[in-house]
Amino acid sequence: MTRRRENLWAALVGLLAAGVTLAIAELGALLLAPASSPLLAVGSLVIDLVPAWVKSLVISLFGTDDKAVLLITLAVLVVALAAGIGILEYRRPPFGIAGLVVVGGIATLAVTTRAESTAVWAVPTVAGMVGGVIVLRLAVVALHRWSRDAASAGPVGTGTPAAVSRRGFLTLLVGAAAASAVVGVAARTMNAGTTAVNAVRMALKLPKPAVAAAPIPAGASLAIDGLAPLVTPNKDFYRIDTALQVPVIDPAQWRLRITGMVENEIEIGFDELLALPLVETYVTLMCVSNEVGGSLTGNAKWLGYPIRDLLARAKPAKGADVVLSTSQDGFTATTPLEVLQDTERDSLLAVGMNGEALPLEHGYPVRMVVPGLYGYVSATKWVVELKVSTFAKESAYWTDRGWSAKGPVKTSSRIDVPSFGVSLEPGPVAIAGVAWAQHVGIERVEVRVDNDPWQEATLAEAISADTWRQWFFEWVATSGDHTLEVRATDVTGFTQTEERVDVVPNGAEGWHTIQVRVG
Ligand SMILES: Nc1nc2c(c(=O)[nH]1)N[C@H]1C(S)=C(S)[C@@H](COP(=O)(O)O)O[C@H]1N2
Ligand SMILES: [Mo]
Repeated sequence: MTRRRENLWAALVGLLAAGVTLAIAELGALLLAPASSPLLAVGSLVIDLVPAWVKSLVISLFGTDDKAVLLITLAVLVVALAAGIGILEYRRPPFGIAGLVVVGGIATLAVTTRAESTAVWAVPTVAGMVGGVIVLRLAVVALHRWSRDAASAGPVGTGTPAAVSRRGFLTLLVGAAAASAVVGVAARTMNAGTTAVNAVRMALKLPKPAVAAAPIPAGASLAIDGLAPLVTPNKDFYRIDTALQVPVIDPAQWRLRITGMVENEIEIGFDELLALPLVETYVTLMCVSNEVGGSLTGNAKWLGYPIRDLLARAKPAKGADVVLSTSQDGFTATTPLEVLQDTERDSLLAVGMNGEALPLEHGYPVRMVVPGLYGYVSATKWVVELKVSTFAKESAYWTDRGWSAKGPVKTSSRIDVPSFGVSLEPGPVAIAGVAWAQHVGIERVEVRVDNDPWQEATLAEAISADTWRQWFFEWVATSGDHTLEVRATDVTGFTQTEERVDVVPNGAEGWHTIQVRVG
């Protein structure tokens, strides 16, 4: 093989390594965070770094094609770099690998210095780089073998060492190229969709509510370290769903249909929904899979349109007793019709969460929120259809899998402080947590230390019966090991019982109990 032919193949190997790097990175970005794509980040970094005069020159020369020019320039640069890296690794190992690591390192920096980025955003680029280095090394070794076998004199034919090693090299090259092209293009396309919808979401201005939530009472939030904040920030809000890939819905395309046993079938778009008088309310959402002491719950301020008002327009027929809601990705839930029609309960088609549009993973653009019911029978995210029907006829995603058809939230309580593993000193110690009985209201919380009598905790003010309530108890701790327990009583007079009940089929029961060591 001539030196030029070898260089050409080595350059191709470099391109392949770059392709593999980008494909893995795009796939990682798709799974972790779309904006962590190195292509996107490096492109944006270049736009930020290019001096203003170059920018205006490019714009005056190419007009609105300026982005295309940037992308083509970047592509040419990447191809040249990649080819160089391939040849370097072939001629002067390990300088090719070093080159790839330097370029990957710069891309990682570009990704992690983007606004909003977190440390995990580095993962797709670094994983891509590792994949690229492996393929680069393997392919260079295969190319050397082919070149060596071709040089050693011998018979010509299909079974010769030269032919075998040539086939090995080409198989590796073509196989890896095809795989990374398929994975890379698919992942990039899906990422681009998410990025576009994210941009629409960021630009969305939610309307002011017709009925605003009352201000949170001053005494509702206890300033105790380690206690769950009264309102859960969106980024910390628990997420439970069956979606491997978060559905990405362009609100301009979103429609909600109300169908089934109704006099008038209704269809409504996102802008129409936003134009209706919206209600704002605090509701604590709860997952039925939350274990005693668990964290699958969160409290947020929701903005949305009362579902009962839409149902009133559709006019459900006599005999109907359920609403089967369906999400864009096929999840379903059955909610009692009377709960959704209850004029005393703010069941919402929510568009806002804590003052911003719903995050994509919490149901953007529209989800249901129903105070007092577990999420699996009420809180359908990415909702697209409400079918009025009967419990006799319909079943839903989780009810098909052994969970109860009805899922009212069970009165319960949790100890947040002292948190697990914290060392305590003898003397006054705050025991604190949250208690909830959504749509019913908490009446009393009691704490028990070891097997002493139950003692009443101090309740913080309530936002409303639809939200959890913070509580605390000042305990004078003595040296040694202790057991702390909590139980809540709701407004109906019901007190939590001790016996542990599993989450299946309709929610956990039992007192949250923790062990602490003092001194
Ligand atoms: N489309 C869809 N909506 C869904 C689910 C789902 O799997 N798919 N899970 C439900 C369950 S079980 C719960 S507890 C809540 C959780 O809502 P969150 O992820 O916003 O906290 O969403 C509900 N809505
Ligand atoms: Mo859930």
